[in-house]
Amino acid sequence: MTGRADREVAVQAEGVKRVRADLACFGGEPAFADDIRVGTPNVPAKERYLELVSQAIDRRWLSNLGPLVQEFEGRAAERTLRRHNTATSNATAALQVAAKACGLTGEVIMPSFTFVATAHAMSWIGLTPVFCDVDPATGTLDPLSVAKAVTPRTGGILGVHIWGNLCDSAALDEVARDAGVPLVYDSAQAFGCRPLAPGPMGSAEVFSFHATKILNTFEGGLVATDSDEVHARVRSMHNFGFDEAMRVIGPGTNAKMSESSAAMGIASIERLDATLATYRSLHLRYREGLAQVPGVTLFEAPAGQTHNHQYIVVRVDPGAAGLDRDRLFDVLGAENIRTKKYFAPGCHRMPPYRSDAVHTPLDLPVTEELTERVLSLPIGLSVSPQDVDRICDVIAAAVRHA
Ligand code: T4K
Repeated sequence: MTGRADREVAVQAEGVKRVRADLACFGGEPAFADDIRVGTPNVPAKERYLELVSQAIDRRWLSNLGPLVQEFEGRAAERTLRRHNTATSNATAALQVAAKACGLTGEVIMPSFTFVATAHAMSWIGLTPVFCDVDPATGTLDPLSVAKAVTPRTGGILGVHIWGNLCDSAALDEVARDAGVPLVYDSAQAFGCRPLAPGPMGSAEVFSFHATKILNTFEGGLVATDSDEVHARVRSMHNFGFDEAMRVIGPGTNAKMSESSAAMGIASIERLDATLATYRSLHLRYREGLAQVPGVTLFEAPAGQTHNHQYIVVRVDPGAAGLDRDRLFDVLGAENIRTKKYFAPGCHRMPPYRSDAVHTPLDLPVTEELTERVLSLPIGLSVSPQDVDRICDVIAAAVRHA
């Protein structure tokens, strides 16, 4: 180990000791001997994945829209409920392809309260993010805030189904129609989340199958749309601009999913119903475990949709809890519970956006509040109900002794 790494480990250990000593409620060993983390990947039965990869190796067809990718797209379609589904290398590339295929131009209105990939994906292809505020209960784009931000320069709206909470699609659809611009959804966190009643869902939406997602393909994504025209453009653009006859018909990039990723996707999607049931029951367990903890409130799934419960998000109100989100983050870290501040800071406070003239002055009070208060707790197939109980006990003790 280098001297610098040694020093970092020593500083971290000292910090942990201090947090535990300050709180004076945790004796002995940390609550978890090994880290329990947000984002630990769900993995399918290894044999099934290896069987599928082995088929790809035997047939010497590893990429370029092979049979496994086609099969995965068919299985994914059963979940997105969209007519056309194109698997991609990741959601960031998929967002760029979708933006181009749907004709987003100029300034694109989106939430600041999202993972930075939403903004970066647009800015990387020359579009300008314009940040709006979100609804305090769901964290999703506030249609009123969007309507106020529309100008003649607006060339698209990008809603984000944050934490799997679906945006108010009917209201956003109306704003987009009034403005005469396309509406696209970043559904990176929303695989398995569908409205119970049919309604407008934008020109296209993009899912992520990153390792940390409820369903993963190591890295991966998907563009889903009901439009034949958008679909034709997505198919071509994600494959160097080729059409089905392998003629280049326009601009394109390489955003194709590989066969090995599709193998992971197929093996995982075969168990998706069981996975969703596990997440649902862990969410309920958190709800029970935190019900009596003052100032720590679990975000609930909005009504009117199915939910994947992929993120367990609490809001920490320092007045009632006696400690703030950052302190709780430290306390949990000292117990080897690795949480994430999803999502802080808001994109408008990150470079390059914070210095961009278009974003100043920005008044995003709900975003400012949420980014200071929310914390994501561990969930996944490697998290047991007893783990959830212990995490809730640590949170309750932290609040009791704060
Ligand atoms: N739009 C939205 C709204 C998104 O949330 C995302 C991605 C995107 C677009 C872009 O999708 P992709 O292009 O990635 O398909 C993670 C993920 O990397 C990112 O995909 C995800 N959102 C975001 C919410 O979470 P970080 O920066 O938090 O990653 P990191 O390295 O801190 O890992 C998160 C946790 O997972 C840690 O506790 C470590 C753990 N982990 C991670 C990996 C990769 C593991 O235990 N094993 C692993 O293999 O972004």
